[in-house]
Amino acid sequence: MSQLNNNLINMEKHHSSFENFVRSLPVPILKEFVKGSSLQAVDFKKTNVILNTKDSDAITKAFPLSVEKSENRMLIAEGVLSVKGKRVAALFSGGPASGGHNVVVGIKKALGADNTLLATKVGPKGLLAGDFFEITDEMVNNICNTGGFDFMGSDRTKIKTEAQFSMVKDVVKKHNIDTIIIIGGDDSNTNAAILAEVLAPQGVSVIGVPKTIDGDLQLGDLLPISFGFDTATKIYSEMVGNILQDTASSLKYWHFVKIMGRAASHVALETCLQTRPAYTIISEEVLEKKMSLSQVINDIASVIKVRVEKGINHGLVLIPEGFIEFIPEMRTMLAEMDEIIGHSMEAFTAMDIVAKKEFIISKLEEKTVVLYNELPSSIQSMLLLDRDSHGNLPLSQIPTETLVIEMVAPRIKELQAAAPKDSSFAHYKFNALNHFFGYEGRCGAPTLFDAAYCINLGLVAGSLALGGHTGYMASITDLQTGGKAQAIPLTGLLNIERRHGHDEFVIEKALVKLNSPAFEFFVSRRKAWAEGDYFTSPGPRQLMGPVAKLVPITVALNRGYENLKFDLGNDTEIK
Ligand code: FBP
Repeated sequence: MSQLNNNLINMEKHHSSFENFVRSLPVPILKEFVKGSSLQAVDFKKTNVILNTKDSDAITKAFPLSVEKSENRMLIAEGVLSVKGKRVAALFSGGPASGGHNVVVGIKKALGADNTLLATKVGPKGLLAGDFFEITDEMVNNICNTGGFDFMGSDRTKIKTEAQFSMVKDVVKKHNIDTIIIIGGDDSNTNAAILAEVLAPQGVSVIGVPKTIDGDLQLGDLLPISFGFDTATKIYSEMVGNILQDTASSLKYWHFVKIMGRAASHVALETCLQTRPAYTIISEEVLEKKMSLSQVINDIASVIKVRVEKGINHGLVLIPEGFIEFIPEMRTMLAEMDEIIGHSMEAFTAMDIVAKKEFIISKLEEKTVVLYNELPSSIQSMLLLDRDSHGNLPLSQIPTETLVIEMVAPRIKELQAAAPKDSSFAHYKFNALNHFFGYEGRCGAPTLFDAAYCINLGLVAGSLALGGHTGYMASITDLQTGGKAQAIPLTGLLNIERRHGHDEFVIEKALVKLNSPAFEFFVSRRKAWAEGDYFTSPGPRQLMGPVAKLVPITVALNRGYENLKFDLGNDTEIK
C-alpha cells in the first residue's frame, strides 16, 4: 500500500489534518485558573448580587434547601482550592452545541489527578440508567477543541417524576457521586435546579453549564451568551454569505433560508448582522407589532418589487425557525393545541395523523378551526408532531420557508397585476429556492471564542463541584477585559410558566429585545439592505490570524463593547 493510502487510513476516526491541528491549538485561559504551565481549580465566594424573578416567593417555597444555601446570590472566583477524592459525573442534555467537548476538558483540568470525572452516556437517559465511564487524560486530549457531543452523546429526557428522582438517588448512591454537572440549555438547567433540590438531602450537588446554539439562555452582563451560538452563527453566516455572493452573480434567484434557533431569533439576527441580506424576519418583532402572516408576506413581496424596479432580481430572506410560533394568530392556536394535547398526551401520541387531525379539530375553538383549515395540509400535520419531554414543538421539522415561498408567489402576482403593463416588475419572473440551515451549524469544531469560553466554563463548573456548591450555573463575564469567573444561582432564574396544560418551573427563554442595541442597529440599516445589495460574505471561521478573536456582533452591541474582539486572558497551552 502506498504511503498516501496509509496516511489516509490514519486519518480515520477523527484524525484528519484539521482535527489533529485543532487538538493542540492553544486557547486563552482566565488568569485565576493558570498555575505555572498547568491549570488549577478556584474557590468561589458569595457576592452582594441577589437574583429574583416575579415568582421568587413561590420558588423559595418549592426550593427551600437550595434557596437557603445560596440565598440566590451570585458567586465570584476568589482564591484557589485544593480538594481530593471527589467523584463528579458530567452529562450533555439537549441539542449539541460546539464547544461541549471543551467543557469536559475544563472540568477534567479543574478536578486534576486527585478527583474522578465520569462521563454519562446519552444524557439524562444515561443518568437514570447509571450508564457511566471514567474519563482519562488521554480521552480529554483527544476531544479537545473538537466539535459535537459524540464523546458521550446527549438526549432530551426531562427528569420530572418521583419515580425518576428515586432512580437518580439510587444511581448517585451506587456510584458514590458527589456532583452532577448538566451541560444544557434553559430546560436542562431547569432540570439541574430541580435535581439540586431533590439531591440536597443526600449531600449531592448539581451544577449547570449554559449550552445552546439558540442564544436564548443569556442574562445581560451576568451571562453574555450561551456556548455554541458563536460557532453556529459563524457557520450559518459563511453559508448565507456564500449564497448572497452566488445570487448576486447568477442574478435570478430569491433564496428563502430558514435558520435554526427554536423560539428566539438571536441566530437569525446575528446571521443577518454578519451578512446583510435583503430581508430578515425577527419573530419577536412580528409578535410585538401583532403582525399577521399576510402582513409579513406583503412586506417581503414589497421588498422584492422595489428591488426589481431597481434592476435587482435577486435577494435572500432569512426566516427564524420559531417564526410560525410568533405570528399572533398562530401563537394563540398553538397555545390552545398545547393545552388540549397536554391533557391527553398519551392517547394523542398513540394516534395516527388522521386521528390526530380529527381529534384536534373536534377540540379547538370554532375560529381556530377556521385558521387551522386554511393552512396547507403538510403544515397542519407538522403542528401535530409529538412535543419533546420539555413540551417543545419540533420546529426544525416544519418547512416554514416553503410556506413563505408559497404565499409570497401569489402576492407578487397580485402586485404585478396592479403594476403598469410596460414596467420591469410586470414582466418579472419570481424564482425562489428554499434552504434550511440547522444541523450543519451545531457540531462544527468550535470557533476560538467557543473553544476558549467552554474550557473556562468547564473550569468554573469543575471548581464549583469541588467547592461543594449546588444549584449554580457556570458563567464567564467581562469577555473583553480578561474575563471573570462567576456562578449564577439557578433558583434566582426560575419562573412559573404554562406548558402543555400545566404550570411548570422554567428558566424564561431570553428573546430578542426590540429595544436592544443589536435590534436597533438592524432597524437602522434594514431599509438600505432591502433596497440595494449591501451584503457581506464573512467567510469561514478562523482559528488563527486577525479575525480569529471575534465575538458575535449581537453580543458586542448589546454589551456595549468598543469593538468585536474578545480578551479572555493569555493564550495558555492546555497541559
Ligand atoms: P437546545 O435547546 O437543546 O440547545 O436545542 C437546540 C436546537 O438546535 C434548536 O435550535 C432546534 O430547534 C432543536 O435543537 C432541534 O432539536 P433536535 O436535535 O431534537 O432535532
